[in-house]
Amino acid sequence: MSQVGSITIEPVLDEVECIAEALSHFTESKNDFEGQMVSVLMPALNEAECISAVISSIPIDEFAARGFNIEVLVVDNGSTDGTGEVAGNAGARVVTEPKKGYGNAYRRGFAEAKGDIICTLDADGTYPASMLPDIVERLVKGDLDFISTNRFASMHNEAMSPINRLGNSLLNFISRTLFRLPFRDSQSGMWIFRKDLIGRMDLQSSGMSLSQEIKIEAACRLKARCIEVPIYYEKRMGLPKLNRWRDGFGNLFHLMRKRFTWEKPGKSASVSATSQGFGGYQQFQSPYLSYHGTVSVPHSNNVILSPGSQD
Ligand SMILES: Nc1nc2c(ncn2[C@@H]2O[C@H](COP(=O)(O)OP(=O)(O)OP(=O)(O)O)[C@@H](O)[C@H]2O)c(=O)[nH]1
Ligand SMILES: [Mg+2]
Repeated sequence: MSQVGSITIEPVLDEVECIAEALSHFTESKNDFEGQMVSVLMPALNEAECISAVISSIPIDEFAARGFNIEVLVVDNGSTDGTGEVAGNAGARVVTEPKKGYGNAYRRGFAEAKGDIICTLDADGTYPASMLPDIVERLVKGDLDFISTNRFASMHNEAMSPINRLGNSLLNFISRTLFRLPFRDSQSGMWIFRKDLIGRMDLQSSGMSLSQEIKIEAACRLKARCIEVPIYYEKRMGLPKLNRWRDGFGNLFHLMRKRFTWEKPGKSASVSATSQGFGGYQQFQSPYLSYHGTVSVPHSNNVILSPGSQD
């Protein structure tokens, strides 16, 4: 062991080596994602009050540090309160979709998004934008196609009224029964997926039912490789746009209509080399949540899908 005066230098050299190794890992992981484009897409209807804060909460620097190119895309759905202007001033690219409806806004956004990977959020501060870089990395490294999120893992106690919780449980049960949808939360609006899925999906919904439809298309019809990850669901900023009864029953009828006109899976092309049907679903313990110190989530299982085939 070398000594300079009374100082032992070998441990110092070890430390330097460790730092160099850590830096080389950083460069490697950055190169893994270099050139990949991520679009963070939000539909917005009269969200001027909160959209600037939501855009600021998107960790753009963190994405860039990992080598991703990023765009923030807001679909202004005929707002009358200056939402589009506020979003533009906050750094987003804004497109206007005059046809009202959550589904219409998203379908326009999917067509406009430049990213290889699309991440969706509401424009109301309910979804944890800070988790996006880790989830995107998980999609890429895990060779996954579609990641959905589970709001019921953990939520602010004023984030959802008891009636809406009941409605969500009913829709979860029905989508599981009719389609064997493997997700615990059929209505979550935060998805992270490869854009090339969109061209293979049959998305018809103009309204809120797009949220369940995109999951059914990805997991059940296309049999894309999907997982669901737990998130913390925050209380909304600004006024709700959801109409509890209209949208609740609308989603229920949509599930029935879609099941009635269901194209047998298996007749559809599979999504990618990673697509699999396992016949049942598996769960696995993931270290994923340990990346997020601030989010305390009681259920740490991710669900990896495998829709059974439907008749
Ligand atoms: N409901 C609704 N939302 C729209 C529409 N166009 C855009 N949006 C946006 O879609 C997102 C979802 O609407 P929310 O009102 O947040 O519905 P929700 O998330 O089911 O309900 P909350 O839990 O109260 O937030 C928000 O960012 C809206 O601004 C529309 O025509 N109807
Ligand atoms: Mg919302």
